[in-house]
Amino acid sequence: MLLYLDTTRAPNPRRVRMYVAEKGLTIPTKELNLRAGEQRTPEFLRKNPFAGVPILELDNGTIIAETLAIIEYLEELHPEPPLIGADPVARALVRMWDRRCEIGVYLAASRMVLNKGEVSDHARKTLVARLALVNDGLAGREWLAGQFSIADIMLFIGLETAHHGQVALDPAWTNVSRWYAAMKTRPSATL
Ligand SMILES: N[C@@H](CCC(=O)N[C@@H](CS)C(=O)NCC(=O)O)C(=O)O
Repeated sequence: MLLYLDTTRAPNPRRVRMYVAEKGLTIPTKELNLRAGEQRTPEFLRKNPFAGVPILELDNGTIIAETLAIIEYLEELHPEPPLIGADPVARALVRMWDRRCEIGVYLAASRMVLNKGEVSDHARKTLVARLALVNDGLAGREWLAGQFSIADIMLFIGLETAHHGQVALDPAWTNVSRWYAAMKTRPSATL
């Protein structure tokens, strides 16, 4: 198995890096320089015509693209420790928060950073409104879905992207601030 990542900690490869570290897995990796366009060489496009990382190449040549598909595949191979919940309800809650954080935090933050003017402003408003809801969701809970999970990784990546857009944590979001401080102490957060 060979995991293709990037050299500069772009958000999606970083999600997989953090997941692999949290699981304690060792997977051979190859890093592409995205700025130099290594994701668009004919050789890489044969592996992933969508020209993005991460991808996971299995020993029989099967290519798995899409961050969540890679994570779900690895989770099936290595169920312990569970990072997508240990029973049906826990899995549903992890996936619920993962989607909320991907769409409402990460994608809103990306849209804000990658655009200007009205589009960026609108995305910033969505991001701030969603973070207020995430703050409410974290009340009385250490992690988004109870136990630490891929939803926490998603929220962390979303917040790191928001920080690139100069959106700082509102001091009123005490739960998110407490959660973020705890997240920063995890070794995976440095990857
Ligand atoms: N939906 C894909 C997105 C993958 C993606 O866009 N990766 C970015 C890095 S965060 C990339 O490789 N960009 C290179 C490019 O678009 O040229 C996933 O979830 O894995």
